[in-house]
Amino acid sequence: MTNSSPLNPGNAEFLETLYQSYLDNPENVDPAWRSYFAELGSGDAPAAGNGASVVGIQARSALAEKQVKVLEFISANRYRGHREANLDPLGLYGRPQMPELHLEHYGFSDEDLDRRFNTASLHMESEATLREIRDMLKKTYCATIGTELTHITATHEKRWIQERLERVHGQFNFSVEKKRDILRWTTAARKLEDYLHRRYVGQKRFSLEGGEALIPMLDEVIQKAGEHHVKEIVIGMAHRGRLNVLVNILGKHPKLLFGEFEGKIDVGQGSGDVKYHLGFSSDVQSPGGPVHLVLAFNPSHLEIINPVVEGSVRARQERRGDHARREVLPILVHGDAAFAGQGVVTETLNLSETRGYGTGGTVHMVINNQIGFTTSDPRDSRSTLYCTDVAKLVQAPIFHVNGNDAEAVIFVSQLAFDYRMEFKKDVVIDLVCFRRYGHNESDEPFATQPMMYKKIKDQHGPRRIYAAQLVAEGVMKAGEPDEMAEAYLNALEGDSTMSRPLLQESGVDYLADWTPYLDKNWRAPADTAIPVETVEALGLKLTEVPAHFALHRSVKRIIDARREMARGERPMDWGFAENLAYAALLKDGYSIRLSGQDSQRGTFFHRHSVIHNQKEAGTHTPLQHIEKDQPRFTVINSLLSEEAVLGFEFGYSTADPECLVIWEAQFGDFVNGAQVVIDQFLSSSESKWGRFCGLAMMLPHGYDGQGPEHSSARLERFLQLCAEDNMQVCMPSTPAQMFHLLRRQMLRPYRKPLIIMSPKSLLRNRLSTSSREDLANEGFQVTIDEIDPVVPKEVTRLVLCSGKVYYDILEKRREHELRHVAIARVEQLYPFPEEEIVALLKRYPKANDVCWAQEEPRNQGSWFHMLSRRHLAGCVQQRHKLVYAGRTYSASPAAGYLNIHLAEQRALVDTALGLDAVEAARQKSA
Ligand SMILES: Cc1ncc(C[n+]2csc(CCOP(=O)(O)OP(=O)(O)O)c2C)c(N)n1
Repeated sequence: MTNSSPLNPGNAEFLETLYQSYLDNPENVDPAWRSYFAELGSGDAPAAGNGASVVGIQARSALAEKQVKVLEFISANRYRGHREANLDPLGLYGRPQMPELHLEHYGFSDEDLDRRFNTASLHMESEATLREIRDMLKKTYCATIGTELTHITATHEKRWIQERLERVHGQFNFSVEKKRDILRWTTAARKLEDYLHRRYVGQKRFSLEGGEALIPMLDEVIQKAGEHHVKEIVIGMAHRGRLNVLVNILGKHPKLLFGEFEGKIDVGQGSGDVKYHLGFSSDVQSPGGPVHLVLAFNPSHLEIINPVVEGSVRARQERRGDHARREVLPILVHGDAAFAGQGVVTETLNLSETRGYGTGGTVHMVINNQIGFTTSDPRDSRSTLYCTDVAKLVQAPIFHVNGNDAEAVIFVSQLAFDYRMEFKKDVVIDLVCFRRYGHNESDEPFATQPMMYKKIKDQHGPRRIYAAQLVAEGVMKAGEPDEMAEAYLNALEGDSTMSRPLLQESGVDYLADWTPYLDKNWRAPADTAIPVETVEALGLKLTEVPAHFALHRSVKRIIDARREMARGERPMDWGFAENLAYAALLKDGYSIRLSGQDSQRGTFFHRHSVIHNQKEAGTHTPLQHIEKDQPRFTVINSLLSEEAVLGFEFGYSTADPECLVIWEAQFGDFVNGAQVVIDQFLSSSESKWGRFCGLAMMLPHGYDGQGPEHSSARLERFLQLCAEDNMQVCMPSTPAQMFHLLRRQMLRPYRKPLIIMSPKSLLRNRLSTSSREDLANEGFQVTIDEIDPVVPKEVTRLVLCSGKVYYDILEKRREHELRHVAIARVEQLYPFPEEEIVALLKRYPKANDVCWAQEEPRNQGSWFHMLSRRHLAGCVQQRHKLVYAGRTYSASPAAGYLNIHLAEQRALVDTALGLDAVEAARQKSA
């Protein structure tokens, strides 16, 4: 071998990188190397003329070949060592034998063990014996930590992780103080469960036993985060171990928890929630200063908290201007079955590196107790090897760790946290453990898992194992671990703080102050109007385009038209009014975040809040240039998800009351993909948890003949969820109404979700326009009375309706010149504007026929809502006859055939105006 040969041992690092690249994908390397590596793998001699001249392969010696085999052995252990690692405390499924992880597979014999090889690519002495290389690899990759990196394409990330692992090679060398600390937190985790088990026999608590290592793991990440000047941590987790986290990590007073077990809960307002869903926040001390900890309130629906936590974190980062995403950290704790099974996990992972939703990486911790309720066989619970495989989608490193090895758990926690801070990406810790009891404490696990539970019976858990280890190492005297446990229990009974020291006064800046927004009265006044001069000035601002910016022809037409609207030379359309509402809110000091699929342009080519240069790459967002130092305006084209994106926006809005957060469905029909977020958070979070949120949703709704899935935002579902003024459901019918509605949402000292049935065809309806004066006078009108000069006393029929159908009825009434019919609009369906409706009914003393007209089928839309005595049915008097005009009962929201749609639409308009009765009478007399 010549010195210039690539097979020279001095080039081993180069070779190894090349070889790794080849193993990742043979296409990555030059064809000459590809065939060379392929032949090495097959054990055949390289064929002549395979490009060897290029790489000097002829010089290959037996030693060089062995060196390459060593590299292959190293690589196999680095990337597949986890398959043989000792991860499962129960040893349920045995450890597969992987030949490529053993030297024999590469033709090495015992004689080779003392031969020295170059180890430049390993983080150890530059030369070592094969025995040393093997032992180091086994301790690093096949012991109680299993590392999965093969799916990561960034070589520098893999190397960074490998270096951290190999430098330590399973010898963690924690100080005596650190070891005692690890035992302290493992003891806290275990002893709390023991105590609750004894004191509250058979009560549900979703014990953490078997997975106690979660507590030292969380503590480690939190303390390290504090050291790195992380200021806030938002934790999302389900039922398992939640009470333990509340007491031992967040410092909830034991007495409060015990009170909850004993049913002594201060209900306060609302209907409350079970104890293992409750959230909490506190400020704990860390070596780097105070850290604000938040445990998010959580519904039973597994994993749905994930996007909510991410949204909350993003809002907090933006509030404090944390562009590097180093000051606020999300931690998500999962169950193994839920992580593998729930689609929202994938959706949330998919948010993690997008521009609009990234939070700089989440630390995921999976409490992998190898069972979900009664389903434990992996053949039933997933189609993947590990429950964590889904995280490979974002190339997150995955560290599997044996939950009985407390030190390995701590090491992996440090590594995962450091990775997140270094690369700003998601990382996963899979805590392989077991579940001491049944799904909850009154559930009998032996009935369905006899084999697993026989093994669990013999398990003592990580605390006892680690205590024995520390005594054996001489770190503690015999009896000392018991004293530690005793001290914990005494403090627990004495209602001491069981977590790290809590700070009474928060030392953390930038926390949102909700006190100005707690008004419960939806009628709280809001001056949403702006002077005509401001309409003009802001409107013109919106039409400014940078010099040399080439606009698309159609966009230019829209911008030109907006200029005329600003000057009052043309009626105002919806696109203009909506953008103007944002501009005016920005001027008032509120930031804005609008997201949804295609929200920048707008699905219906109407918004154009971001415009594109047609000549060279570049965009312009007029709303980011309203004035100097204005608040943030963010408009995002979201990924194609409803559930995670809406969850994220909910989370965002709960963390920033000064930001108008809007989620827009592409068509309202798709909102039901996010139904869990609507049911579990939007409609009920205030009642369950006292959590407020001012999120607005725009759901394009209206019957335009576009078929069953492009017509209905399922208004009826939202109305069914309405009670106790929990949210607002509105259907504005003019641009000015939209303007005032959006402004009202921020200007009132009131934060409740706002559901807007937003326009589609109305966007271009020549009847649905507004003037500058409409923005300058008045505000949002919850009802709009007749606009034509009908004489109230002559009116015998009052039609009430909302949204687009109003214009259909209006046009036909005008066409038929019906003087006895008045048409009024109900723009706010909930909270129901009872006073205004009663006043309307009074204005038409002879209008005994009160018709509720809607486009939706009778079993959908708002008809049933109107029939409730709390709504229209409660406002009418004896003289009134309440009649229905709309589509008949239907299983599907809308007809697919256009001719059916048109016939239905014609018929319902006729019914609303009473023309059907006239026609029937005419036919009868004929
Ligand atoms: C979306 C949803 N589906 C079903 C349930 C009912 N459920 C509650 S816990 C559980 C098992 C969860 O298993 P795993 O994620 O492994 O967590 P573990 O309870 O084992 O800690 C199930 C199915 C639920 N809460 N949420």
